[in-house]
Parts: sequence; C-alpha cells; structure tokens
Amino acid sequence: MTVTKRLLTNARLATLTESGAPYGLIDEGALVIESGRISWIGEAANLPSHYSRCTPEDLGGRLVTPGLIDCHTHVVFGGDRAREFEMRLEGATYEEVARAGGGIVSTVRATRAASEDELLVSSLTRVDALIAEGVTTLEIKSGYGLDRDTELRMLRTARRIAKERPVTVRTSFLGAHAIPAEYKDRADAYLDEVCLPTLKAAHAEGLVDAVDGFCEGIAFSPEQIRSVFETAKDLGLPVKLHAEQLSNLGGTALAASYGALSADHLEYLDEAGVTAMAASGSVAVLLPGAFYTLRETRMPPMDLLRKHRVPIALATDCNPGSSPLASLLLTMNMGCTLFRMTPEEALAGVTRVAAKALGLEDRGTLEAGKRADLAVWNISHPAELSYRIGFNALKKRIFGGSE
Ligand code: DI6
Ligand code: FE
Repeated sequence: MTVTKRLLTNARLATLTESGAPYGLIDEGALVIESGRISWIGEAANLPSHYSRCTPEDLGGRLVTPGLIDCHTHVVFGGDRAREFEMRLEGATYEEVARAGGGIVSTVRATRAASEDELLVSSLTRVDALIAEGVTTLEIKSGYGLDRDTELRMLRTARRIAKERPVTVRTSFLGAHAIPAEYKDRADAYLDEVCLPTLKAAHAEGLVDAVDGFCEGIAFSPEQIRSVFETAKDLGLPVKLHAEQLSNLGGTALAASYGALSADHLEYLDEAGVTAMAASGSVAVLLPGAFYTLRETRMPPMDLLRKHRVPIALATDCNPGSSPLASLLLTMNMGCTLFRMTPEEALAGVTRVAAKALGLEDRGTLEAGKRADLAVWNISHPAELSYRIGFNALKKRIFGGSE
C-alpha cells in the first residue's frame, strides 16, 4: 500500500530520542507521514488542525518503535557449519576448528561454489526472518569469497537483496576476514594481490558503503589492517573493525584512529581502547550471539563503555559459524541477560545507536524529518521486546511510509 500522507493515531510512541522520558515515550501519540518521512509526531491532543483532514489509522494503543536496524551481519554465504557445531560440542575450540581447515575457510569453499542466484535465495531466508521481526535496515558484509570474483558476487547479492525486499542494505567490504587456503602463511601477499585490488574494483562498481576487517591472531594483525584502512581512506570510505573478540591486539584503538564508525565484538577491550573509542565517537557494536555460541565467559567491558559514554549497539552477527542467529529480538534478550544491558539500552542499540554505527543520520528515532521506518507491536511496554524469548509481537512494519 502506498499512500502519500498517513495519520497514525492512538499509538504509544517509543521515539528513542535522547531527551526526556525513558525510551522517549509519548503516550496517546499521533504521527503523520508525508512522502515517506515523518512530518509530525507528538501527543494527539497537540495535532495541528490542518492534519485532521487525513483519515486516521487507529493503532489501538499499540507500541510503535523505529524500524529495527541490524548493523552487523554476514547473511550472504554458501553452505552451513552444522558439523562444526558438533565438533565444538565434542570439545574443539573455535580457534582449533579454524586451524584444522574448518571455520571461516570452509564457508569460503561453499560460497565460491555458489552462483549469485543461489546466494540470493539462501540469504533471503535469513533476511526474511529478520524482516519478520521488524527489521527495516541491515548491514551485510562480504568476506566469504576471499577472491575477486566471489567477493564481488557477495556484494552484488547484497545489493540485490535491497531490490528483492523492502529493506535498506548497507554493505561492508570484509576482504580482510580470513587468509584463504591458497595464501596460507602469506597474509601480506593476499592483501596486496587480492584484497586491496578487489576493494578498489568493488568500490568502482558502487558496491561498498564501508570497509571492515578481522583483527585477530587467527586473522590479520593491526599493521595489516592498517594497510586496508589506508586504502579505504584513499577511496573516501568509512571503516569499522572486528576487534578484541578473542584476544586484545589493540585493533580498536587503531580503528578509532581512523575515525571508525564502529568497533565490534570487544570482549577483550581494555580501558585504553574504550577511551580511544570515546575520543573518536565510534560505536561499540556488541554481538551476544557470538558470545553465546562460542560459550565465551569474558564480558565486554560494560561499565567502562558506560563510564566513557561510548554508544552501544547490538547486532546479530548472523553468520554460519560463530553466530547462526537470525533474530534481532533474541539478540536484545541476550544483550540484557548475558551483558546486563537494560531493555532501554537494548532497544536504543538496535535503533538509534545502530543507525549511528552505519553512519545513517536519517533514521533510528521517531522524529520529524526522519524516514518513516516503523515497527508496530502488539504490546504496550517496550521492555517486553527484550524480556520475552521466542515470541514475535510484531503487528506490522512500515518501510519508508509504506507497508
Ligand atoms: N568474527 C565473527 O564472529 C565472524 N567473523 C568474524 O570475523 C565469524 C565468521 C565465521 O565463523 O564464519
Ligand atoms: Fe562478524
């Protein structure tokens, strides 16, 4: 349904704006949408009289939030890693599986073997699960190709998803995700011969919105990541980084020195890294699905992140290995239960702060001028979104003013 002007009434609006009430709540609210954007929002009693000519859509007192934003996913990939799940339950660690030729590299084999159409079909099953829970924007990374053709194919698939479904997709080039088998022990040569030229080619094709990397003992060192970030800088692309997930290599501080949009995972982050993020304005993207799946016991430094006022986002990290999770609502529950986030922090983390992690200023809150990406829920209190497990209360989703 495409209607140019809509008036939604009898709504409980969780605006997620930073001033005022918890969750930015407005009771007995009304919201006007014009040309895909919110043109007026507030208490229904204050609705300017010229809007009363619109036919109101009565939401029956339901809760309305900004459309949810999953700011870190790897939804495009081939194959699955169910066997690896078994191996880890038999006692192997994530790093041992990776060193034994499993892990990311096994998904690389399956992704290289998949056509663009096959990647599209399998990715859409995961994207549809996210959409069914109110997601209107998601980030998608490459990084399971690790050769030119497959990296480009993954990014083209990500762009096609945005044509196939009413969602906004932001892409991140993650060529520095793992060292492919053919470059074993030659990471620098992989970066010079494959990763950096592919980044330039992908950028030339308009396929890249940001550049990401995996800074870890089993992946790339801070110095190697620096070469990727230098290329990103030359191309005018923002950066982000998988950092401090399994150990502390100082990747976060490096990312912050490049003004990173975000640093992601962060279980092993120390205070120096936190203050670097605070200075650069980078978002901490926490990924409790990976923490849970890997049975990690070290928590991200929640108190330090709060103390230094680093904005905290939450995302699924949907991927076949460390986080086979396609539910942003469960992610919110995990953020609260595993990381002791408040339900308000969790909701901000998948709306306002997630938008910031993607560099998107036109969404993430309900305010006049923002995109009309909304989720309407069959609940009245926003804490219910984080509190329930395996319960999807979505009534409907409005994307750019349409449903
Ligand atoms: N960290 C992660 O959690 C994912 N990638 C990364 O750099 C895991 C990817 C995988 O195991 O396939
Ligand atoms: Fe990831």
